[in-house]
Amino acid sequence: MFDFKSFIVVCMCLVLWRGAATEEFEDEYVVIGGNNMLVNKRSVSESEQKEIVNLEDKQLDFAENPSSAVEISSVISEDLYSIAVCLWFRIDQPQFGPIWTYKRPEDEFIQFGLISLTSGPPKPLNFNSLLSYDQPSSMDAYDQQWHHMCVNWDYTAGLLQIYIDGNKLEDKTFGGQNGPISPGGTIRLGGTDLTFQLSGFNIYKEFVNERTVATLMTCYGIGDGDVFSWVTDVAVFPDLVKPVELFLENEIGAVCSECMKYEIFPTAVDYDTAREMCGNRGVQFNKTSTLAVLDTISAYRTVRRAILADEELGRGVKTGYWIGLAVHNNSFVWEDGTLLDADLCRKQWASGQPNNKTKLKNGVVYSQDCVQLWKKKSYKLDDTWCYQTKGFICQYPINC
Ligand SMILES: [Ca+2]
Repeated sequence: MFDFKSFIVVCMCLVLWRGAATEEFEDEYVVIGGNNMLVNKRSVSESEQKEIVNLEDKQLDFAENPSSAVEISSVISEDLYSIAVCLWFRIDQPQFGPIWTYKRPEDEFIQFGLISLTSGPPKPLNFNSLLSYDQPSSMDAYDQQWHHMCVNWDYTAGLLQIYIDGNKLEDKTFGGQNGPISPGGTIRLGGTDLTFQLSGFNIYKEFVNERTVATLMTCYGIGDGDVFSWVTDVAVFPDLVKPVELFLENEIGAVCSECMKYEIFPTAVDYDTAREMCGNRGVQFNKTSTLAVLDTISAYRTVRRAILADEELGRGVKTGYWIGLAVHNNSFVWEDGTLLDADLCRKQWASGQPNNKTKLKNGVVYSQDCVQLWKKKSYKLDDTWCYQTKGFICQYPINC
């Protein structure tokens, strides 16, 4: 963990990455002082901390200023024979160079790190060595999407595991020099003229297992590394970091609340189809999934705010989103079979709703038996005709 000497500085890297993995980075920086400086939260006084925001839900943006860098010193305080690093990254165009590195001043090579390749996902750099990869993976890393990545290194066994978006992409032994990662080095994020964004950078003393990886990436968890924690070890002035939106796919928003994950699909379908699609959705995760049961204020608010906060999700639908609430035997019943709590949901109905307006269509009278989050009324509840096509919100349980 950090000692009192730990510090982080924002700096401008004067030397560009020159396009070859064998090249060194020169340690010349201009420190941007004052309000741009990243600091270790533990090294500043309480009064100073008032001006500081936490890094949780924030990204470092090396897209607008690719020569800026963040240096983190004294993170590693003992020899480490195994280590794991997890992070979120977004790279918008093919480019070659290091995303982050760990290097001691006395060493010729960096000890470990992550490098962006011109195709495929980023690859880890091995201990005191260079790339040991030849075949880029088929995954497209330059799709302007956020991806989650975890890398496990074990220098005793010479093992390397790579997870991207929860899938194990590599699990192999590596050759070359083995040995511990030694203290006294500096982690540098960015600073090599690569344009990318990064969030949730955490370092763990032990391997992260498949289940932990899945939890970190499901719901876009930021994580909390025991060697370096994105959430608790540092604080930052807001100039360099920005709010982050970690979505795996363009067309889906997702948000979590109380051990449930809600996925928001703008694809317009009728209620029964939405119900079926949500049911199928969980199969791939081996979970029971349904249309969203927003039967608590916090679940309702979480989902509604997620839609309101994302312009794409608003633009994506004409009228609203189906949720798992429909009329059975003249009562509103959630997908899980519980009755709608009238008191709980009183304020969540749009003004004048539910009004059960009837409509004559092809000689059939339809009443409003299905419930939507109504776009026109800021996604408050409205009963409407089930045959209409709308976006929909699914839910399935997550580990927490
Ligand atoms: Ca209505």
